[in-house]
Amino acid sequence: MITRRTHLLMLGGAIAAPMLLRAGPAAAETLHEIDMLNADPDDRSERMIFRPAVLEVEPGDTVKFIAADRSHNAQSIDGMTPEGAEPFRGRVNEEIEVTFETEGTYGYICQPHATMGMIGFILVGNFSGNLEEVRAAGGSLRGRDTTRRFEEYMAEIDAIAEERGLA
Ligand SMILES: [Cu+2]
Repeated sequence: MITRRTHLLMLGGAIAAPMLLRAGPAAAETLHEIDMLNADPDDRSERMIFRPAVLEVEPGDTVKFIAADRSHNAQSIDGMTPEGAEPFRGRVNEEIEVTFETEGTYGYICQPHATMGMIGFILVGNFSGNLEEVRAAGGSLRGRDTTRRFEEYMAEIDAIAEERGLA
């Protein structure tokens, strides 16, 4: 009887251990969603938009781009991917999932609406390492709404960096 009880306790321990492990690092494997939209639901005058356009994630997290509206994609902007990380490129209407392992700032755009302001940023971990590179690469962007939103989002990113003591 005693032997059998000990065995059951050990079995219980073996089951409990992985559950505890999962409870801790689970935060580092979150699935985030970004909607690809024809208009911002909060301000319909803001056309062709990613929401949220600036997203903070942890290394190991995955982001899924949702085709909430048609005719959009998400793809990396040249010069806006941290060194050692792979650029990504979804097809139009494709709901890609991208896992971000490398810390840094990732800029991406919707190719069909690249000049209409459809741009976004994913901030991974301590993201400030390539922030100045991303800022410089913004010079290649075209379109009034795109450059306007780029400046707006960069200001938002600078504020986040300052708040988190990364600036
Ligand atoms: Cu688009």
